[in-house]
Amino acid sequence: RANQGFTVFFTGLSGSGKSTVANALMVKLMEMGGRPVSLLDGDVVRKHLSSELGFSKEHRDINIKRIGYVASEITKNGGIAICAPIAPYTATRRAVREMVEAGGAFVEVHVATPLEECERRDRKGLYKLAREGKIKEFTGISDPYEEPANPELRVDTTDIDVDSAAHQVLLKLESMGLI
Ligand code: GGZ
Repeated sequence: RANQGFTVFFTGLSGSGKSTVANALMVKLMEMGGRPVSLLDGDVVRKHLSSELGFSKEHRDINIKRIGYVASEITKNGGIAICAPIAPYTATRRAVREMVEAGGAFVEVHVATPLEECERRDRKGLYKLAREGKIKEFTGISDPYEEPANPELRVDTTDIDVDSAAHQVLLKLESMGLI
């Protein structure tokens, strides 16, 4: 269905580039006009929607399902939702996909920048703290990340810049007939 709403759901490690690619995608989609675009970024959601939650499996799942619910409402109403949490668990991502697909399309983008590169960048110094045991249950270090087996798209930001990663997502959306 042309002009249906959709959700672009980025998943990947801390520091993989999810937020920056999601932001660049948002700008491009807004410039195209048409549908409203909402960005549900990991840390923004945690501040405004999930401030009481920590990083246990249970809390991460609650966080992701809240994001999924908001995305499904936006999608159902014909908008574009861009989500950028870590979302480390396959089953939870699947639950969100099902919720969203009831009212539109779900496009899972695995930002597959390897752990070693994320840790090398360590933009916020969190990997260092995690290695020192000062942050517990840190994804990729002391907590799991289940790699998506069949994402609609996989991008690795090790060797490509933000703009070309966002462009790859746009091409995928085009090939799916969503834009
Ligand atoms: C992973 C953590 C943790 C732990 C704090 N594990 O790089 P960031 O800082 O800005 O992104 C990470 C963010 C992850 O929150 P999400 O809501 O995306 O996670 S989940 O989808 O699993 O619910 C990181 C910071 O929070 N952070 N502690 N223990 N990331």
